[in-house]
Amino acid sequence: FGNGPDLALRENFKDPSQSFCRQKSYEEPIIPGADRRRVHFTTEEYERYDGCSPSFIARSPGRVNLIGEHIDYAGFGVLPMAISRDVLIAVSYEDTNNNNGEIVVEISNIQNTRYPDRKFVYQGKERVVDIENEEGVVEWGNYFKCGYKGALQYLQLNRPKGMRCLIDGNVPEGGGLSSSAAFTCCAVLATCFANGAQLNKIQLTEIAASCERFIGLGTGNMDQTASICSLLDHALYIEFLPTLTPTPIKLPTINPPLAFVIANSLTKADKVATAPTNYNLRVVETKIAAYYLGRQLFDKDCEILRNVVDLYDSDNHKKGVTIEKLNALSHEIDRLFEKKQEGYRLSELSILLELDVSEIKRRFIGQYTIRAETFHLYKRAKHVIEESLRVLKFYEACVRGCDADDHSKSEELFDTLSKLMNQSHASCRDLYDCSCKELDQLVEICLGNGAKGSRLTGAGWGGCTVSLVPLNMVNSFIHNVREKYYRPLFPNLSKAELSNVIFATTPGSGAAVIIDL
Ligand code: NG1
Ligand code: MG
Repeated sequence: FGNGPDLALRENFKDPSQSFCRQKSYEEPIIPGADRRRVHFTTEEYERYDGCSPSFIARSPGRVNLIGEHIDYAGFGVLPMAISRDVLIAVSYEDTNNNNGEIVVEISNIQNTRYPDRKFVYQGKERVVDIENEEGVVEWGNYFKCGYKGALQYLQLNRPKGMRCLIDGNVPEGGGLSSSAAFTCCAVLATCFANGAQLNKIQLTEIAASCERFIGLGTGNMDQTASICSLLDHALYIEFLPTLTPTPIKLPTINPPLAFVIANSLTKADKVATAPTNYNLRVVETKIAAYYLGRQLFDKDCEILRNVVDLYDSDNHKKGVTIEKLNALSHEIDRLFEKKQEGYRLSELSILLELDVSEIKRRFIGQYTIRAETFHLYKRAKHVIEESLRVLKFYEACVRGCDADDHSKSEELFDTLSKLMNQSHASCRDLYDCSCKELDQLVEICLGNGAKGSRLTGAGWGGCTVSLVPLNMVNSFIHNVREKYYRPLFPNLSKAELSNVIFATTPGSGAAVIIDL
């Protein structure tokens, strides 16, 4: 499982721990990056829950995005890494599990007071299971159902297994660390494995990437790719087009070594509930901008901004996304939108695009619920293109930094990476309007207390920041941020909670199945 012939990450699977793991003892870490005490605890809890041992545990981690925010759904490369926090699903499976011969799935959560037990019946190859989304309500079971449905629609089995699952997750919810993708990816993996499917990591990612749309988000595929394909001790540079290509990259070893510290603003970003004014609206705005730019510059229809960049290919340019093309497009964006900050009303859009309002709705909004007075084409497109530039520069700096054999350039490299992260935050705040006052304040505090670079990570509107801090300053950094952000704003946090809201992290490994429990 995980070593299919066309495995795109083939080279990286020389390390056997990267194929879904089989390891016998608790003396060794079960999977590099997995917390074996939690694996052990979840196994014991499962025994209490079901009276027998689980057949296996599926694991999929959260991620932190180092740079490249809100550009995955526009088709541009991003640079996240998996973190050690994850979702574990302990599973046992059988042919049927009730007397009527129905195929039943039962899911229970270790935190079952917050997430009550759910049970559902398999509804056949096409429907699999119905998922009801009530606007503004987040139903935890739906994340599992998404993964389950995506996996079974892909596998098209005549008779899938019934499953009993116990779930334990420790990725902060709504924190921009992709708790939702960790959960759906883990559900895909658990369902595929229980049903004996032989898939590689790219296939699993493709299934998982198609899943969150069942809960009504127009999401990109960064999180699922990071959660499934990450490699221990590496960040992951992910390109989505022309095909999904995750490339593990070493972070440069410099002196003093660099560390990434995650700090939760403790403002929760409820992406599903706020999608009509936030996430999905941004997806729509970038699509409208792509359409307009494609028509103006090349007289062609473009769906996403990446399509516009690809049209430069016929123009004597090198293939793919290059710094040169992004710079050129960035200038065109200034020119064509006249740096218009205030956005366009639907009636203005209709004139600009030469399309009826009904056609605009049909083409760009489609199935999404959107609530907006104005559509900000200039700001959103400008952010996407400039952020994509920053990803390329960050990636190149890391590669250069790993190649360099003297450390004399360390400081310069640290500065380059930090500056790109700081610019990314400013752009999220000012152009993409996806920050919030707590995140801005936290970033300020981080920068004032030892971080060289700091930015929101994930969708934004709340959730976490990620800061680049010299390793020898991590302890004092964490101490100071506790004193200046958490203590005054959240005086009631317990000691345990305080250690949970801010922590240093290193690149963890991607999804795996643990079978020898
Ligand atoms: P979060 O909300 O942090 O999980 C979301 C999207 C990503 C990406 C980022 C913004 C999902 C599962 N993930 O991440 O694809 O668009 O926002 O860069 O919706
Ligand atoms: Mg999410």
